[in-house]
Amino acid sequence: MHAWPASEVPALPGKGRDLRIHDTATGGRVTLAPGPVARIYVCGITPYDATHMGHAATYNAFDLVQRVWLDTKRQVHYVQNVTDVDDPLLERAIRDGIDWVGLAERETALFREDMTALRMLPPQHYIGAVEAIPGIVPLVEQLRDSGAAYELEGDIYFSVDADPHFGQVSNYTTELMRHLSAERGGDPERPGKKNPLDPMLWMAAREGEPSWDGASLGAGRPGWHIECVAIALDHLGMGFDVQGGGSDLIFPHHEMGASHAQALTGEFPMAKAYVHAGMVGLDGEKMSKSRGNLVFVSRLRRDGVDPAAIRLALLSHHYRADWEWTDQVLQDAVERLGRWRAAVSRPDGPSADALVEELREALSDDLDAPAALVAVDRWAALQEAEGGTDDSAPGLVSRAVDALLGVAL
Ligand code: 5CA
Ligand code: ZN
Repeated sequence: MHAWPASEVPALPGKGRDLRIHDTATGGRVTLAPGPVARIYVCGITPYDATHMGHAATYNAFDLVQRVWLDTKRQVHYVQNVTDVDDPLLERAIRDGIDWVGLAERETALFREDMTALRMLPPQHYIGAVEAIPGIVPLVEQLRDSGAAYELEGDIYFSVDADPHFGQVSNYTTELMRHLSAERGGDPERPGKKNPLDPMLWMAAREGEPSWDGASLGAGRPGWHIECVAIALDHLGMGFDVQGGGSDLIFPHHEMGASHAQALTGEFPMAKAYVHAGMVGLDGEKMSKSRGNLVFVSRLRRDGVDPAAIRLALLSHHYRADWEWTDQVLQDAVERLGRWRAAVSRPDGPSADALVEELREALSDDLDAPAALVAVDRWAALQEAEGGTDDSAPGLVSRAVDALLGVAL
């Protein structure tokens, strides 16, 4: 699949800082020291509805990861998937009486537009589940042939007990895992499974549902977790730097994915850090397509909201926090954007050298975007109150805000 166009990232004077980031698996901060090419996999959308503020907030977090790395003069190898065949997509297509392929294409196209408008850097490899199927089939066969997977009435299940490290991404109790498995696409109650938590790797063709040739697996379609693992291993290999997504993906998705990869390769860990963004809510509930309590990026854009203001609204919350979208959050961002634009539109101002370092320090410290915004606020307030004589400062602030925060002033 094609991704979306990249906005340019200005180079800044001085030296970027290595990223220290919270890792779900160890429960603490890790300092990532990638080689010249940093590797990141971020779970993409299931394209049955438009991009809402929760999705946008999660992609914003991982866009910041890239920007911190780019500032250290590293290249970034970024891979993202599109879950363009899965139960919720098929259910929505049936509900609306439309073709599931067309639905996925339409919503993926809108997602690309939203990401472009928000200045999110595109992945180098943007891969759909359907196009990944030829790579998924041999992995499922390998797991089955090595005893890490088994057949149940034509479906193939992964045996979580095949990975000695199973449980080490989420560190959740078995009870919580069981509860979340039932809630998030698993089937812990199905009789005949070796372990109730075992997730499906390959679902045998069902009447009236799309299916693909699965060689020795028979016709069917892939499970959700193996989709991301196949794409990540194909394009990044084991031991990549960051596996990213929202906190609702910790279990089962990222736990199972890590176990699939570890059982396939015998290597540990799949990723050096498992990084999770908090959930954005509306009216006291997690914003979700299934609940329907959504604020869409595209809707705000149609209403004439500047995408830079949407981005500032996302940046005003720490990525790990759960927070609520409100009109006030957006209003504050619109006002902040106005103040910043006024401040950089003057021909000179107070020196911005210290500001650049403050931005670097804030972002390299577990992506503390709110602290970065406060630092820019301080410079803008000084500009407004006293001005300054440094004629390179306004340009430097614009470039730093663009390069590190993805906001075009
Ligand atoms: N296709 C799968 C991942 S392989 C999926 O979860 N798709 S999704 O469309 O449901 O979500 C896309 C991304 O947005 C995921 O990282 C998910 O964790 C994140 N996300 C979903 N809802 C919210 C929310 N309310 N707040 C923050 N992030 C969210
Ligand atoms: Zn995924």
